[in-house]
Amino acid sequence: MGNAIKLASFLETNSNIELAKVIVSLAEGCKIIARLVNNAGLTGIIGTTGDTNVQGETVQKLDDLSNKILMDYLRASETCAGYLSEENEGTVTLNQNGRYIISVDPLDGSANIDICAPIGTIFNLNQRISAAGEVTHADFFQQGTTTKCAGYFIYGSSTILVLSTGNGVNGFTLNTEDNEFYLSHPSMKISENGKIYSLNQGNVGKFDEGVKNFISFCSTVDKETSRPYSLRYIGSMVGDLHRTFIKGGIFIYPANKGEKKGKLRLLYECIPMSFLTEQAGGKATDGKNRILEIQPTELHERTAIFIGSKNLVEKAEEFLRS
Ligand code: P6P
Repeated sequence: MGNAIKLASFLETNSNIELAKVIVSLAEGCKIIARLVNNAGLTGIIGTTGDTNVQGETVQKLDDLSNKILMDYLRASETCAGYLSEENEGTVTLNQNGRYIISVDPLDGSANIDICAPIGTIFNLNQRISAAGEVTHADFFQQGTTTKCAGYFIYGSSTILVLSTGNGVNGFTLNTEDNEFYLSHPSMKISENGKIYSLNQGNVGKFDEGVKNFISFCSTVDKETSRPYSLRYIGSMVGDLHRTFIKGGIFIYPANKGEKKGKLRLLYECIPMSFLTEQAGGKATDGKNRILEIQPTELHERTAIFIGSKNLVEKAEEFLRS
């Protein structure tokens, strides 16, 4: 790979040794997950375990396996103290003297495994508040503004880690020749404007008037303002947001008649994605309030989210106010 920058080298100058150990352990675990996802059709691990998780959602076999792999690798890091996951009801203490805690969605969008659509691992890292010993809920109930590192691994046509430690956003592609992550997307930026809107339009009958009016705005023919915008929706947050990072646009999962606080989880989906988005020059709110300033009060709480190109999020907020 010539002089391409490896993830470990990048972390030497962009994080401290304890944080780097957590990120490298996480990346090693996600390399295993990537291989399992790529071979899923051959190894009989497509399909469900027959259980439902704390969210009441059907657990895919790969959800369960990914969750176990990440707990094992992060325990081995010795610097990750605690673990919160979509797949676990409560928090798990991994290393009593560790300094960091992680909130993670081990395999976001896993229902898409059998259709080979992009899925991913989303994570948020904070420093623990408690001194040592068992982690507490307070360690995890920190506003997104205190995030030390956030990122996602997308398992798609290639496996890419998109990461921020607070100084911008960088992408690292997994080289299948030597199984190492190399810097491939330096200094990622989300364009201020965009021509793609992304939401589950099937729910339009359940949306508030403001959201319906924004959808009408996006789909109105107006050549001067390059409308109608394109509607793109994968049904996998990591896939929809990775496209938003690369091509601009807005991703929306609003509150609706069926989901009073929306569907997506604050701690391990919306905060990490919002941290990355702001670091890349974009914007992320619940339609009114900055996601990173929401005070978490429950481990698996949900929030509405409007996220992506700054000017599009602000246009959506205008419709929600009117
Ligand atoms: P819907 C996947 O289940 C997920 O949590 C996100 O990855 C995705 O954005 C959303 O739910 C899709 O939800 O209701 O449109 O199928």
